[in-house]
Amino acid sequence: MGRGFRFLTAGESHGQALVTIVEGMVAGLALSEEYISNHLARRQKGYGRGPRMQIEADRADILSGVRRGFTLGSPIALFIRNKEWQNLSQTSGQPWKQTMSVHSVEDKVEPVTRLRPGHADLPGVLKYNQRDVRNILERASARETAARVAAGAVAMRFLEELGIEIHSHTVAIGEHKTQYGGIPDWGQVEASEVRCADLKTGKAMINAIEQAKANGDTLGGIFEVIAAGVPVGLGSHVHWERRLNAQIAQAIMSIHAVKGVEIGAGFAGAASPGSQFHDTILPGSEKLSWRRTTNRAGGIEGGMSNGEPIVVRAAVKPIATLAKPLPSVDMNTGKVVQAHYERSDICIVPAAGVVGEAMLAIVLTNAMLEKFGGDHMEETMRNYRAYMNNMPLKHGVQDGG
Ligand code: EPS
Repeated sequence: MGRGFRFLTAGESHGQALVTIVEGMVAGLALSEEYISNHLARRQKGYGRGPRMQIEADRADILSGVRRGFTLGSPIALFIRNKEWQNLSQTSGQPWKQTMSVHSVEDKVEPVTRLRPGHADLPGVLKYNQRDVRNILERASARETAARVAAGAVAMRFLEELGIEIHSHTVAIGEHKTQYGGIPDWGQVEASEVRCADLKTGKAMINAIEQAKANGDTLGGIFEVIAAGVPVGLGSHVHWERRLNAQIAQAIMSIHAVKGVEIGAGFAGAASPGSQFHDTILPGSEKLSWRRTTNRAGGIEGGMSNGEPIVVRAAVKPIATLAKPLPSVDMNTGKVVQAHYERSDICIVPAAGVVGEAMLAIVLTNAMLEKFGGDHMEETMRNYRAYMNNMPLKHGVQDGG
């Protein structure tokens, strides 16, 4: 089996904690709990989150794989406590510790039986033969994305050393869409409550979220993730599963509530004739043998990175838990009921963008380690520089790191 950079998560939304094991990182990478926790805090922000985010203050404890500020090359175990576990459920009034107890307890726990359309509830209870939807919804919850962001932060730290930067922003919430204009001002994005650099549209997005809340409704939207400084030649054209765009699409599509993924001009590009779609290759300067003035390919051609920024967009469906629930069926009685309502978010598009950064960072780290290998950061950097310096057509990012 190949080495690969990979991660596993464990944890239920109202259980004791989330756990992540990150495997395959090289030794010698500077990594701190603060760095990971900063990314976790970014995921918790965003206008439209529910009351749960006021309760949690996500922090990752590093349990292994790091010593005196540097990775060891051994598995990195991360531990994020669910503060909510100590509390009483706002719906049932019972302590979560009891509802989620791993022991066989005597006290009766009221099962969830009113299936929520759009959630994992219906296929989950049938597939896993469950009488209580909670046995499905706890793990299906997007709380799990905190564990992904922790793993993604390890990847992001590695990529930074190699001159790769990843950012995300909100392109649309509901019907309010920014005019696509290349790379936004990331400072403005981070300052915006909806992670939108365009102030006017950002305000309209906030109003739309307020309106949805007043109506007992929810809103989806579109986020975009951009990776700059990616060297030419990650991924490959030779096999389907080695194509970088395919790996990215799987990673982004795996994020809760994502229903569509596009790279570069994506779906809109399908309407253009080829002559207006493809990014012309123009003669470059002494340092660069070529240049591109457009990036409709979104940084990937033939399943390989082409040196331009990688641009990925995702369509996020509106949250399925509605304060004004849709009609549904009680799985015990078969009777028509209102779907179960449990405290939830109104809009998670800004947070989903931060999760998108993490997933893209994980895919790119795996691709970088596949290409450049190494067991220590210095070895990886040496291999990376040798590749960039010996490329027949030189590109401007070879000094990265
Ligand atoms: C979620 C429901 C809400 C969200 C949760 C995802 O949790 P609760 O049921 O505790 O109010 O806050 O997201 C998080 C906890 C998180 O960290 O993102 C759901 O049903 O998916």
